Amino acid sequence: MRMRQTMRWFGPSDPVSLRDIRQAGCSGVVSALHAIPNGEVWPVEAIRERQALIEAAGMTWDVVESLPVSEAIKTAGPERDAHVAAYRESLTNLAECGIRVITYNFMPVLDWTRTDLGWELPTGAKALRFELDAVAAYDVHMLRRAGAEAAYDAATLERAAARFAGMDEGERTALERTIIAGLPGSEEGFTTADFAQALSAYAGIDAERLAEHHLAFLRDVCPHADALGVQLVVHPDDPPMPLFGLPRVVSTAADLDRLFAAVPNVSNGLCLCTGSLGVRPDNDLPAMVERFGSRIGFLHLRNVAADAPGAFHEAEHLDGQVDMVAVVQAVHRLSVAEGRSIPMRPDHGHQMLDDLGKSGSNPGYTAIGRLRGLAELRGLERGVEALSKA
Ligand code: CS2
Ligand code: MN
Repeated sequence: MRMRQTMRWFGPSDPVSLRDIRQAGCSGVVSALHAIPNGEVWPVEAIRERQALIEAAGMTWDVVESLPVSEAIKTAGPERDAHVAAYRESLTNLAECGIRVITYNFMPVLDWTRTDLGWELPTGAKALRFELDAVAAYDVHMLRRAGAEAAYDAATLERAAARFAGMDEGERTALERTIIAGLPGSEEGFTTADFAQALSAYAGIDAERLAEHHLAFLRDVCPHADALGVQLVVHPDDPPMPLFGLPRVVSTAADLDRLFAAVPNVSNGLCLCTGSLGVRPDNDLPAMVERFGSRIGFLHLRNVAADAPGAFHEAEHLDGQVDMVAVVQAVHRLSVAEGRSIPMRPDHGHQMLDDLGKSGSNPGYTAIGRLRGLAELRGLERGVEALSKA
């Protein structure tokens, strides 16, 4: 049993075509109806329309990424129950169309966060990068969030002040856009004013409260998902640490243990994103594949490398701080043991070759970098499989 090779497709406006994805070797596609506002139902007709495009290109829509969990659900705001009801209805509609793996995240306000979308590697290819210094420069000196200093150590604050002083107006605006305007696939994008407002909704919500809201959401949707034969897979926090004073509750093996112990329903699953979890050295990814086993319904394979205090960049898929060979070996054992072909996508890739000259591409989601990552992972899996039989 091999992993099912997929790539994310943002829909008809994605500059990467379904034909490109198929030529990269994928048989499955990961997609979402990004135009439908968070909290609203995904109608069957709209799902079928997207599905028909994917099937006409010779592939299947295997995984939804993401069916967004609204801020009202995360904060237990007034519209919470209506949004949960809509979520259940969307699951019913997706199941009716035969789509049974549904990704979501429980990160407050911001989805995945980077501070540089074009960090040049020695080869001239470009990677996505995250620097806590840049976040602190924005948080303390531009957003001027009350109490922001308390979130950083003295050395970070010092570097952040120097960083801010050295940036011109254009660089400051660009940094803010990178952090809050919404990266590809993000569920929301913000202006400065909206961002401050969105943060204030979490004033009384610490990690304990957020985790309770997460469990309450799962208790409301998992029995329904169980009955539909749908698996909900949570994408871990990216990066796996609190930002802007916001709590994070899906960052470690202990967080996941608590999630699965509290809501043992089979539909309560995991999207194992090695790049997100792998930022923390205390997350042992091969061990997590073994530990969470059948909970894992979707794999994001990607690597990261720390390159300065508080900073990491997205490394080549097989090289970095995640032992990708050991991860794929563990996935191979799991797939054989359970007789499952687990959907996998190369999560992000470098901007390289012809893609460097293209405008309008989605950072992290260019064709060639992902094609390269996928090809390396495919080869690795074949080698692991062959050796396991030798
Ligand atoms: C990111 C996110 O690491 C990732 O996969 O590109 O867009 C992620 O897909 C979402 O946070 C999942 O809900
Ligand atoms: Mn991911």
